[in-house]
Amino acid sequence: MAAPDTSSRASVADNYDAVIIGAGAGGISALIHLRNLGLTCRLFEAGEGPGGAWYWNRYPGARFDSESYSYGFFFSPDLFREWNWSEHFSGQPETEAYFNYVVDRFDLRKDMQFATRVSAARFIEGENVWEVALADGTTCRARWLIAAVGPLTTPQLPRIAGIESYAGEAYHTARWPHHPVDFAGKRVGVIGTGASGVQVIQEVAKTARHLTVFQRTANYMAPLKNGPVTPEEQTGIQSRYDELKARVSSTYAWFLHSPDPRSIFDLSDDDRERFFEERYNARGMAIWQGNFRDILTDRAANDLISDFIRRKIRERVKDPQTAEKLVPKDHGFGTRRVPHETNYFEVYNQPNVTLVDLKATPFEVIAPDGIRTSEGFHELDMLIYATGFDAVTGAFEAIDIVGVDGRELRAEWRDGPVTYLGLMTPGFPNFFMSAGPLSAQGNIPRTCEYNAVWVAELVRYMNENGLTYIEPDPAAAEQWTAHARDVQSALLVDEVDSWFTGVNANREGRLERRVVQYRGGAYIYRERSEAAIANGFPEFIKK
Ligand code: NA7
Repeated sequence: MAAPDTSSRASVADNYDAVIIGAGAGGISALIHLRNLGLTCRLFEAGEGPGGAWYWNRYPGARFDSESYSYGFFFSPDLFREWNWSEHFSGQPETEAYFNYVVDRFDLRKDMQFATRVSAARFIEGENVWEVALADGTTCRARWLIAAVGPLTTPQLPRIAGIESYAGEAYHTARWPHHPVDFAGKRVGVIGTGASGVQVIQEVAKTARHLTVFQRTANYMAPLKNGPVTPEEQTGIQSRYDELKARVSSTYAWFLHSPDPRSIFDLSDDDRERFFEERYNARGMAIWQGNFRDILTDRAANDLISDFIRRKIRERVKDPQTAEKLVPKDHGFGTRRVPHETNYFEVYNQPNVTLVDLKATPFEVIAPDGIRTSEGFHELDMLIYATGFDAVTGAFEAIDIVGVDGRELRAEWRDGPVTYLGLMTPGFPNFFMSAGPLSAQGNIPRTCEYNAVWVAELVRYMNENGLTYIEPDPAAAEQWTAHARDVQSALLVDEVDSWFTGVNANREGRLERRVVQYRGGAYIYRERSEAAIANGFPEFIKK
């Protein structure tokens, strides 16, 4: 038997200018921009290939709900013009292929090490470097550490008694196996009706003998309106690189859609209804991100759109009792993530599908052959957990990150993250986050790409000035965090439990709402980020 190839493994002697954690959109962006500066980089990725979320979330039905050409990279006009997205909202296999294409196209693989989990990182004071420990026991060192670990990457299982006793097939949507999973002839249970649950439910319902959906919170949803990109559309999209780049760089949340500047009350009832109808039937997030600006701040405005969506659900679901379970009543439209669907509500008109309302009949126990709720026992051959993530902070906190004076990141963020633009946090010099807590929310790869440029500019500044240590001034980080808090407190989202507000009932100590994302608009975020670059990073401690 040949000896295992360990040539690409890091050893204790390895030193790099930069270590990057994660091969999703953030890690790839960071690697490209830092390599362009001439830095030696090493990227570690736990998965066996690139793609991040699009490597792990390979469940049937997984696809974008932001337009494919607004999600892919913008750093290279050539790349933008040569890649043909086959659908307006690409499915996971094509997206994973795209990430592999990008990695090969820019010869990134030689600096990437897959199947390698980073377990810890410690800042060595005096030397101003990070020592990075891998799960296989080896370590390496780098001046700069970039955690591009993703805001939605640490899967969460529900805390239900007996969960470990389940003996049937069981999968989490974010840890879906590489082998085909067959639902035909099986009694399948799906827990969770967020963006992932909705997509997998639509697929399972097609072939399962019986599908039981366990829903805790009813969500507002809107049709995705996916379709193939025609050759004419393809040419049009690829020729509009500059325009599309400018557009995603100017909207509130980096999407192609942006709010209508009018108030919802400027329109007559009939005109408003027509507007809603048009947006409901438009592609992607039009009705959410492209609605009136006041639906997210004004309860009366929000009631109007919430009622519209509720009517749609009641129209589409035949059984009135099932429809009532699917109609959200405890929050307003757009205050939680709006899943985008394709015939999702019609699934509940099928005879092979049952909806369990967990608010009325909660889980009692999971047994080897199914689940007991307070209303009875559901026998299941397969259980799918679409129960989401330890969102936004979870993947950062999963690594033992220790900064100056032995400060632990996890402990520092116990009462909520404190960051400077989601990019850096006090006490952790030379440590950067991609799409970190309190960065501008929205179309995640846009934040990632933008963050990578910022980090590269900072590193360039440090090198040009012969500096080796930088961390944000605690007052500046506190100011940004307070600003993010102020912005959120003016939004209806602040009154609602979800991962948007950092609530995670599956993790101890995460029942209180907190501020984990910046909701003041990507344009303000960009202004602040660019001012830091232009002014020579004044709000930082530098040595
Ligand atoms: P989400 O949006 O966090 O959805 C998770 C779903 O799982 C949601 O319906 C939860 O209900 C449900 N859930 C979680 N824990 C439980 C327990 N213990 N019991 C019952 N139901 C539970 O995750 P997704 O993966 O769908 O999407 C995350 C993001 O990734 C998405 O926004 C995309 O941008 C990509 P709840 O609503 O908490 O009552």
